[in-house]
Amino acid sequence: MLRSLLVLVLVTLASCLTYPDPDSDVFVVPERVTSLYEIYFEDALHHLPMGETHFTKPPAQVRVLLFGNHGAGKSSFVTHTVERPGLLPTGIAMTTDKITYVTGGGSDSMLDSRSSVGLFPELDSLFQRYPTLPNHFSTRVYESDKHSPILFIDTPGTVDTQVSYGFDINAVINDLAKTSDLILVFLDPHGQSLCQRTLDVIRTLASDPQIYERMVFVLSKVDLLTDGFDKLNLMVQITQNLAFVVPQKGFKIHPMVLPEYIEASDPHNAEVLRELNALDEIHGMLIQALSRRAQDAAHSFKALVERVDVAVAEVIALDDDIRSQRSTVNTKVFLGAVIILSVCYFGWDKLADQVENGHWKEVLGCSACITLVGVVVLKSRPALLDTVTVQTAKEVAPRLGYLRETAAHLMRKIAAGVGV
Ligand SMILES: Nc1nc2c(ncn2[C@@H]2O[C@H](COP(=O)(O)OP(=O)(O)OP(=O)(O)O)[C@@H](O)[C@H]2O)c(=O)[nH]1
Ligand SMILES: [Mg+2]
Repeated sequence: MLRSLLVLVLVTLASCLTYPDPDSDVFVVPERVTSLYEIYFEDALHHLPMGETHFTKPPAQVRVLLFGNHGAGKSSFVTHTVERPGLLPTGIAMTTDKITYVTGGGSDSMLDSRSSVGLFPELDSLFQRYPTLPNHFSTRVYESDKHSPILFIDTPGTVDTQVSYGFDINAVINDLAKTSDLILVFLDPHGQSLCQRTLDVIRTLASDPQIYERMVFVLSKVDLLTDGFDKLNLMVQITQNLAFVVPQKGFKIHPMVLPEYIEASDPHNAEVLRELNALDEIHGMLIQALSRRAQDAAHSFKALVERVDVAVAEVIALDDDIRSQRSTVNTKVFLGAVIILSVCYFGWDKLADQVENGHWKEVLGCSACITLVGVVVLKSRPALLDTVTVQTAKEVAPRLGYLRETAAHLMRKIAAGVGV
C-alpha cells in the first residue's frame, strides 16, 4: 500500500514538472489573440467589409461640426452639401433648436436621443455628462443608397440675448469639437462683427492647438455685402475681434455663398461672387478629411492584420509545442511508471528473480495499474491552452493571407491617391 502511494506521488510530481508558470507567455499569448480577435479583428472586418469598392471607403464617418452665429447658414450648408433641399429647417428665425446629427441611412427619418444612442454609442457618455441634452438632441437620417461617409453635427446658432438652450451649449460644443475632424465656424454679415457667445466658444476651442488646426472660419452669405465699403468694414471688424481670441498663425477667413444666391445676384456681382466663393475649397477640406480617415483606416487595418498574424502564429506554434511536450511526457510517465512500480513493488533482487523465473504476468499487471493512475493524473491537469483560443487561431490562420493581400491592396490604392 505504502509503495503504491509512493508511486502515485512520484507520478504526480513527474506530471507537474512540465506545468508552466502562470505568468509565462503560455497564458499571455492566448489571451492576447482572443482579445485581438474579439475586439479588433471582428470589428475591423465589420467596418471594412471585403471587396474592392467597400475597401476604398473609411471605416467610420468623418465628423464635421458646425457652430456659429444664429442664421449664418449652417443648416443651409449641410442641406446643400448632401444635396437634400428641405432636409433641415432653415430660415431667418432661430430655426435649429437642437444639436442635430445628420447622416445618410436606409430611409428618411428623425431619431430621438434614445434611438440615436443605438446608432452612435458614444453619445451615451455625452448624455451622462449633460443630463438635459437628450431633450435637445435628434438625428436626421436621409435616405441614401450610398455609404454615408460624413456625419454633420449641426448646432443651434449662438446669440447673446437671454436665450435658454436647455443645456450648456458652450460646453457641449467644446466636447463635440474634441472628436470632430473638421470644425466649421460660421460668421455672417448680419451677426456684424461677432457675437460674444460665439467668441467665447472660439476662444476656448482655439486655446487647444490640436483643435485649432481643425477649425475653419467661414464668412457666409457674402452675397449680402453688395457695398464694397461694407465688405471692407466687416472684414476689419471680424479680423480685429478674432485677433483677440485666436492665435495669429494660420488664421484665414473663407468667404462663402451658396450657388442659388449667386444665380439670384446681378451678373456683375455674380461674377465677383464666383471668384470670391470658397465653397469648393471648403468641400475640398471635407474630401481631405475623408482621405485622411481612409489613410488612417488603411494603416490601422494593416497594423491589425500584422498583429493578428503574429499572435495567431504564436498560438499555433505554442499549441504544437505543448502537444509534442505532452506526448513526450506521456511516454516518460509510462516508462517511468513501469520501472518505478517494478522497483518499488518487488525490490531489485525480487524483480530480477521474477523476470528470471518468467513471472511476466505479475510484472506487467502491476505496471498497467500504475500507468493507469499516471494517465488519469495527467488527463485531469487543467488544459494549458484553452481549446477555443487554439480553434480561433486555426480558423483565422487560413484567412490571414487574404487579409494581408487586402491590406497591401488598400495601401497601394491610398498611395495612388484613391483615398475615398
Ligand atoms: N443671402 C444668402 N442667404 C443664405 C445663404 N445661405 C443661407 N441663407 C439663408 O439664411 C437663412 C438662415 O439660414 P440657416 O441655414 O437656417 O442658418 P442657421 O445658421 O442654420 O441658423 P440657426 O439654426 O438659427 O442658427 C435662411 O433663410 C437661408 O435661406 C447665402 O449664401 N446667401
Ligand atoms: Mg440651423
